[in-house]
Amino acid sequence: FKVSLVSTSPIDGQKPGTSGLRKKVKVFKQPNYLHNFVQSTFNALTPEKVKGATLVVSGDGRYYSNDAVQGSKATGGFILTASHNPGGPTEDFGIKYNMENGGPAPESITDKIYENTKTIKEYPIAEDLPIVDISAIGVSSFEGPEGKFDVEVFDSADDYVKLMKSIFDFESIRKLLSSPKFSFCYDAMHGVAGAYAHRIFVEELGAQESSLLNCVPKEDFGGGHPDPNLTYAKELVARMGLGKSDTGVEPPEFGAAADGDADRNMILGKRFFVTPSDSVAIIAANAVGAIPYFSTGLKGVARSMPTSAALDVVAKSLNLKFFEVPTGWKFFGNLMDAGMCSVCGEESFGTGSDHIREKDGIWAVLAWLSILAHKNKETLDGDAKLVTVEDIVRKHWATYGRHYYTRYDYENVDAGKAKELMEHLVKLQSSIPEVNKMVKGIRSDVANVSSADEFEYKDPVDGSISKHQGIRYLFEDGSRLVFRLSGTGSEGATIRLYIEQYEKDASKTGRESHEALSPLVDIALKLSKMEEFTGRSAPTVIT
Ligand code: VG1
Ligand code: CO
Repeated sequence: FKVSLVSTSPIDGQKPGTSGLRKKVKVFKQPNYLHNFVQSTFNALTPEKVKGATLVVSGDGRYYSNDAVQGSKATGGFILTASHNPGGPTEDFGIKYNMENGGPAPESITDKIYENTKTIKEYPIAEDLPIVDISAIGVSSFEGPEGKFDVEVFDSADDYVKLMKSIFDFESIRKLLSSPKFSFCYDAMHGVAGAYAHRIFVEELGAQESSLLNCVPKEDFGGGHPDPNLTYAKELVARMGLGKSDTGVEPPEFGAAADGDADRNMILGKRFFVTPSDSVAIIAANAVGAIPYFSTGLKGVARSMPTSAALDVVAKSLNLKFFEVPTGWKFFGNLMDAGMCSVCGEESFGTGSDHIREKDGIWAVLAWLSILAHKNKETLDGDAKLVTVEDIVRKHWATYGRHYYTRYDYENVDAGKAKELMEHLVKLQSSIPEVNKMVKGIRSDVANVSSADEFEYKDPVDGSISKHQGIRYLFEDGSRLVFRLSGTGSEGATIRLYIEQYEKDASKTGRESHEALSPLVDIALKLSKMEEFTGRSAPTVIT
C-alpha cells in the first residue's frame, strides 16, 4: 500500500484528562478527530520510539473500538477506553496512550500531546489498507513503503492468566471457592472483565458459571453505567443483600464488580460494603502472609491524596515507605519503576500492585480471595465458622482505627459555576480563623481546621511538580474535606467532595458511616456554598 499525507487543522478540546481523552462518540466521529490526536501523540514521542516500533492497541470493547483500531499504528500502546463512562452511539468513547513501562503517559507527555493538537497540520495515512479482522487470532503481513510489517491479533487473557498464576496461590483460592461454607459472585457490568472472569474464576478456580453476573462484554455495556459502586452496580448490590428490599435469598459470602475496562473493583461481603480506601489498607496489612508475590515484603505503599488515611496507619505500624500522590494512576508508575512501591490504591475503586502499571480489578479480587483463603486455612475443613469479609474489616478497624469516609459527586454541573465554587474555596483558605468561625457557627461539635491548602506534589523520582491537585481543609483531629474537579468527564464539570473522619477508639468504630460523617458533610456543603453555586440540593452519586 501507499502512504499519503493528509492535511488537517487543529481541533479544540483535545486535552487528555486524568486518564486519556474522553468525549462523546459523535465528537470522535468528526473528520480527522482521532487521526489528529493519534498523530499528535506520535509527534510527542522521540522518532526512535515511533519508527519501526511495536505498538499495542487494545481497549474495553466499547462501541467505536473496532473502527478506531483500524485507523491506528509506536513503542507503547493505545487503549481505546472511556473506562467507567457509559458506552454506545450516543455515549462516550476514549483513547489514552501508555508508555513502554505499560503505565499511562506522564503529564510531561500528555501536555506535549495537547500542545501538538493545537498546531497539527498534517498526518500520514496508509491508503487501501485491508481491514484486519480483530475478532480472529492470527498474524497478517503487510508491505508498506518502508518494508514489511505484521499485525498480530492476540488474546491478552492468556498472558494475564499466566501472570496471575505467578502472583497468587491458585490452589488455596480454588479450595476456598469449592468449600460449601463459601460462596462467590462477580459482576463485570458487561465490560471487558467478563472475558477474564470466565477464564480465571470459572475455568481456573472452579467457580460456578452462575456466580458470574453480566459477564458477556457488550459495546454499550447493556445500556448501563459500567462503574462498580453502590449506585450503579445495582444487581450485585441486591444479590449481596445490600439493596433496599430483602430478596429472601441468602446472599453470597463474597461479591465483587469491575468497571468497563476492568481496572476498577468493588469488594463486598454478605450485606457488607468495603470502602476502597479500607480495601487497599487491608490488602497492604495482610499481603505478606497471604500472597506469594509479596512473601519477601512490601517495598512501600502509596495512595492518591483524596483516598482516606487508612493506608497511612498501616504503613506507619508496619514501618513501610509511604507516598501520597495526586489523583490518577500515572503518578504511581514512577514509584513502582524505581522499586519504591508495591501496593497502591485510590478511593475511586482502584487498587493494584507493581505487577503492572495500572490499577487492576481482577488482581484486587484475587488479593481479597487470597486473604480470605489464608484466614480460613483452619476453618474450611472442620466445624469452625468461616472468617468473613466483614470479620476481616471489623478486626482491621479494631487494630488500626477506622476512617469513616464518603464521596459526594455532583455530575455535569455548569463548568463556570464549578470553577467559581473552587475559587471561593481557595479564597476562604487565606484566613483559617475566619474559616473556624464559620465552622463553629455551623456545628459546634467538630474539631478546628488546622490548615488548608491546594495539594501540590513533587515526584520523588523525577522531581516534576504537579500543582492545583485538589483543595484541602485539614482538621485538628485528622478529619479532612477535599474538593476536586473531575478530569474524566465528557460534558460540563463534575465536582467531587471527599469527606473523612478518623476514629481511633475501638468502641466507636462500629457506627453507621453516614451518621458519623453528618457533621462534616454539613460543614462541607455550607462552607462551599454547594447549593448556591450548583443549584443542586443533593449529589448525583454518593460512594
Ligand atoms: C477518576 C478517579 C481517579 C481515577 C480516574 C481514572 O478521575 O477519581 O481516582 O484514577 O477516574 O479511573 P477524576 O479526575 O474523574 O476524579 V478509570 O477507571 O476511568 O481509568
Ligand atoms: Co477504568
